[in-house]
Amino acid sequence: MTQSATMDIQVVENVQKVNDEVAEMNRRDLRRNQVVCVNLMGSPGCGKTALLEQTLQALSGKMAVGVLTGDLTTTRDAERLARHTHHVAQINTGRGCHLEAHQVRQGIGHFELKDLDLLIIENVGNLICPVSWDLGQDVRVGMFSVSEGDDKPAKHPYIVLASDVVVLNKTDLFPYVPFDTGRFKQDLTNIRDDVELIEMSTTSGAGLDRWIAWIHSLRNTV
Ligand SMILES: Nc1nc2c(ncn2[C@@H]2O[C@H](COP(=O)(O)OP(=O)(O)OP(=O)(O)O)[C@@H](O)[C@H]2O)c(=O)[nH]1
Ligand SMILES: [Mg+2]
Repeated sequence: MTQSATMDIQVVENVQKVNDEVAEMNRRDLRRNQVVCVNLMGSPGCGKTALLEQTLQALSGKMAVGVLTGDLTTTRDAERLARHTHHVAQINTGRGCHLEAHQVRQGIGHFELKDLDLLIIENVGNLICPVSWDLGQDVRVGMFSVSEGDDKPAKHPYIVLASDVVVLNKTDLFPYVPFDTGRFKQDLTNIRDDVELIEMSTTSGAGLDRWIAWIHSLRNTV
């Protein structure tokens, strides 16, 4: 190995180490304030913001929910979510394909954590990069959608391995898009036989009750 390759590896390891330390600081602050934190990961357009919109509506008056939303550019997701909560902040990553713990730390600086019960972080739309970066969350959700095709878990096993729950969104599109549900589920089970799958459509509302029940069950985790 060349000296420069060794140095590159060292730099990457240092960046990860610093990230993990900041993630632990986030986790500690969130726990101290009894805020449950969800890191929502999935590909661009799978319906992460749509799910957050539905979640905020369903939990209105029941839980105080803060939302951090990550994108390369624009504040469009934050604008959509601001219709449902004033605890919302957008993080723009520039060319970054994932959120890092220091960005979340800056983001939560905008909130009074003691006023929140739940913080949901919408990661940058990407099935690969967000998996490797601890943000200080309690649980991670891996989101797929019917229009992406049934082969995505098999092609992206690491997001399945990293997630506490897998969501399959856009089930209202089953009649219009070729999608082999049996193959999708078999691939999930091949990767992890204890995987919990929630099928839903944020458009029709099907399956959202299971998702909301899962969110409520998290209150016992911190
Ligand atoms: N048919 C259908 N469309 C949906 C569903 N959920 C979301 N969409 C649509 O899918 C598109 C993308 O939804 P978003 O919520 O913006 O997806 P996202 O994952 O937040 O996208 P990025 O933030 O860009 O990664 C929008 O046009 C939504 O209306 C669903 O359950 N069924
Ligand atoms: Mg979004």
